[in-house]
Amino acid sequence: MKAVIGLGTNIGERAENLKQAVQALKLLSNTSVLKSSSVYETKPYGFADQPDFLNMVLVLETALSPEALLGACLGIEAGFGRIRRFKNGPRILDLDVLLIENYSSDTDLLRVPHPQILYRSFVLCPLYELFPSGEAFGFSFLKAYENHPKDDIKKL
Ligand code: PH2
Ligand code: MG
Ligand code: MG
Repeated sequence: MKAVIGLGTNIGERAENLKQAVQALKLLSNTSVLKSSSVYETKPYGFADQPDFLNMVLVLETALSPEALLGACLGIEAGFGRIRRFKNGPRILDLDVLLIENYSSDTDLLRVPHPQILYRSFVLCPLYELFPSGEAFGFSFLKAYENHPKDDIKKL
C-alpha cells in the first residue's frame, strides 16, 4: 500500500534528525520511499513558546499493514529518545501517518486521514509539493491549501 508520512522535529540537530528518520523508514521491511518533499522551516503550531520546526512529508510504498506502519513509526520515534511531555510540545521526532491509499480508520489508536491535515500549513505545503493537483489518494486538500496563510512556513 501507499502511505503519506509527515515528519517533524524541533529539538537538536533538526536536519540530521530528518535525514536519519528517512533512513530508518527506508530500512523497514518491504518499504521504499516513492516521493520526498523539500524540508520546510515552520513556526510552532498549537503551543507557541518552543523552537521552530523542520517539517517534510514522504510517500512510502510498504507491505506493512496500517497498524504495523503506525507501530513502526512509534518505534522509530522511541529510538530517537522521544519523550512525550505534553500535547503539541517540543519533540526530537514526530512521525505521523497522514494518509493511506484506499484506507481510512477512526479509532483512538489510528486516525487516517490524519484529522489535522487541513488545518496545518506545515503539512499542506509539502503535501501540495508532492501532489500539485491538490488531491492525494482521493483526499482533496486543494481548498485548504489555497486558503491557508503561508506566512509561518519557509521552504529551505
Ligand atoms: N507538530 C505538532 C504541534 N505543532 N508545529 C509545527 N510547526 N510543526 C509540527 O510538526 C508540529 C507543530 C504536533 O504534532
Ligand atoms: Mg504530529
Ligand atoms: Mg505524532
